[in-house]
Amino acid sequence: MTENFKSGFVTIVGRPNVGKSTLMNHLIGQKIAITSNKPQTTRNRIQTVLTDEKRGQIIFLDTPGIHKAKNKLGEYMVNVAERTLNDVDVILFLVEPTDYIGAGEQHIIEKLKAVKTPVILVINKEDTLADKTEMLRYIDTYRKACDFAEIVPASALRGQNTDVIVDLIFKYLPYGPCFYDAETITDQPERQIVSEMIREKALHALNEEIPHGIAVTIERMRPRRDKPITDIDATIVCERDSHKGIIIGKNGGMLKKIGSNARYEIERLLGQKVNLKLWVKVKKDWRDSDYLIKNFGYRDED
Ligand SMILES: Nc1nc2c(ncn2[C@@H]2O[C@H](COP(=O)(O)OP(=O)(O)OP(=O)(O)O)[C@@H](O)[C@H]2O)c(=O)[nH]1
Ligand SMILES: [Mg+2]
Repeated sequence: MTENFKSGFVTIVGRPNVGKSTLMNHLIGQKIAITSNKPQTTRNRIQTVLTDEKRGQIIFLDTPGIHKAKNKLGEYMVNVAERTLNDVDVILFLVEPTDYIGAGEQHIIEKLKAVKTPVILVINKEDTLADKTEMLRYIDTYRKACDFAEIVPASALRGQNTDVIVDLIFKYLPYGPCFYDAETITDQPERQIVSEMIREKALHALNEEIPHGIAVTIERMRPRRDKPITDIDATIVCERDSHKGIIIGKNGGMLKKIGSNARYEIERLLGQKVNLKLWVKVKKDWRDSDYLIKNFGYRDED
């Protein structure tokens, strides 16, 4: 009964680290976007598709966290996120469970007030509250701050209340045919998912300011003809010579750890053995070079 189908685009926005990518992965039931406990993990818009045989299709846009940009890469990221607000049918705005609305949230709220699109506020990380009744206070604080279409407490990590989020999205989506076939999960090319998986393992293994200055490029990705093995050569780009030393680690230990963690996940993604070779290269202050950030894949798609 396709005439009852709904379909449309839903952007997921919020400050860095609030759980946007975790939520999107959970909703589509597959890990497409990388996640970490470091802010500014997501750098590009990542589109995924949820097809519900009875109700229709939701196309999610996971976006970089909206923050005060300190370099050109940051400006690009914020621009990617804010631009989606005008192009979608529903906005999911994720926040941390607090009753203090900070300058960062307030900035996003002002942007949301300027668009007509319905906004569903998700107060995420509900599982971190010792006293669940505190949530009522947070809901009240946010209710006063903006005219949200809906407010839902949830835990993206534990999958609490995430089915309610999907129900509410369908409530606001327009009627219409599906944009993609039911098998489509994402528009991300495999090569890009692979480079993101390597970046994620680097983010998890490294500390301080180093993770923010990392980019990963795939030099070669080729399945062998005679064996079910894919050979991948990739380069981790960092900003300083001292960072390069840390990424390689004592006797190459750090790079080995990043490589074997990444290989494990890439093998699961590709469904076959992977021979992964990693290199480390320094490109001084690449995050402030228009040329280099484009070169590393941070460019406008449209
Ligand atoms: N306890 C708890 N942790 C969560 C929840 N959702 C996400 N996290 C954690 O929060 C951290 C950030 O999650 P991400 O999904 O990478 O956050 P993001 O909003 O996509 O971050 P950026 O891409 O940097 O903007 C990770 O360590 C997640 O495991 C949740 O519901 N509960
Ligand atoms: Mg993210």
